[in-house]
This record gives sequence, structure tokens and C-alpha cells, in this order.
Amino acid sequence: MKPVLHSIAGSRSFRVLWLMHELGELVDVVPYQIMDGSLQAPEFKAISPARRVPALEIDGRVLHESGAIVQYLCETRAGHSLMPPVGDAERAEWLMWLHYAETLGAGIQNLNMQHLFLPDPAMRSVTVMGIETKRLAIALKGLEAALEDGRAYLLKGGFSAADVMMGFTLESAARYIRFERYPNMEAYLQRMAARPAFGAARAAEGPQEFYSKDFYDLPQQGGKS
Ligand SMILES: N[C@@H](CCC(=O)N[C@@H](CS)C(=O)NCC(=O)O)C(=O)O
Repeated sequence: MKPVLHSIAGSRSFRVLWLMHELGELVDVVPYQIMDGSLQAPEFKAISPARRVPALEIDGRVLHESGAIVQYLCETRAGHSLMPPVGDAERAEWLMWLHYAETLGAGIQNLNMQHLFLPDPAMRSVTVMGIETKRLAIALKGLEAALEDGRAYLLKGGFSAADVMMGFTLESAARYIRFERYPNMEAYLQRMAARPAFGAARAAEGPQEFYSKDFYDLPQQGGKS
């Protein structure tokens, strides 16, 4: 049976979809939306207790947490070089970047809540938005510094699933942080987006529906962004 990915276009589920395209593994996509209540359906709760995407039905089990799914796919699929094996010199670094993508993801999620999902702009805290933007910029600076030595991917050994975790995340980060200040990261992101599997996964997931602007400036205190 083909795996089934519970997905929101433009969300972390893209990591799984992209990785499955890198692996050449077919998958059916069940689409959801953040604001239409579909994540609150009882059937979905049984699949994802936090009512988040991605969730993946595969190999007779149901998995949630994008990082865990990415690692599971790397561990259970053969014939790829997307994960350094246990004992490899780059294994620890691979794990570190895999999870660093979620440090960025948490910051982006907080900004999404403030900029996009609060029902009334008066509910926003411009102070919190400013702090979260700064914290995201600091975490991105760490990535920019790591790419300073000219490496094309997170690991010197080449493209890996850590890049899949990070590549999607950087696309979302660019809605809140101007990448002109981060030339290494900008080139890295373009390198990710040029991969055939990235393009194929993007076509398979369809258009995202929650960002309506390319870039979201911090609002003025009491104003709109
Ligand atoms: N750490 C989890 C986070 C999952 C997550 O928060 N997904 C978001 C989409 S990117 C979601 O489903 N949000 C729906 C909500 O918060 O109601 C993962 O990496 O899978």
C-alpha cells in the first residue's frame, strides 16, 4: 500500500514530501487547511495527537513529527546517501542540523501566529514579534556562519536529509528576515530550490494558502504589518 501523507501545503509536511521525492518513493497526499477546522476532526486526532501536520501512514504505522519521520525514512530506505550511518564522522553534525531546523521552525511558528493567524490584529504583541524576529535572525546567523567555509550543503560530505529539514524552513524564514544580509544562506536556499525533487514535491503539494505576502515587516506599535 502506498504511504499516505497528511499535509498542509507550505507547512512542515513539505519536508516529508520532498524527502520522499528525493528517495523516489510514491506517496498519496491528504490535504488539510489550518483555519478550516479539518485538523480538529476526530479522525485526524487519532492520527496526530497534537493535531499537527505532517503525519505519515507508512509500513503499517502512523508517524508524526517531521524530524522523526525524516530520520525513520532514512533509516528504513536503502540505496541513498541522505544520512551518514551511525559511527560516521558526520553523523553527530547531521543530527544537530536536523534538529536545528526545528529551532528555526518554532520561531517561525510564533511569528506566523502573530502575523497571520490571530483573529484580530489588536491581539498582537509587537514586543513579542520584535523579540521573536530577533531570535530568528540570531539562529539564522548561526547557519550563515556555518556556511561561511564555502560548503554547498550542511555536511561537507554532500546533500543530506538535514538539508531537506533546513531548506523548507529557510523558505518560511525568508518571509520575516531579509536574506540580503545572509549571502551564503541565500545561495544555499537557491541550491535547494533548484533540486528536481524539490520542484516535483512542490508541484505535488499544490499552492500554499496562508502567506499572502512575500515579506512581512514588523508592524509599528499599535499598527498593521
Ligand atoms: N515539531 C512538529 C511541529 C508540527 C507543526 O506544528 N505543524 C504545523 C504546520 S507547520 C501545524 O500542523 N500547525 C497546526 C496548528 O498549529 O494548529 C513537526 O516538526 O512535525
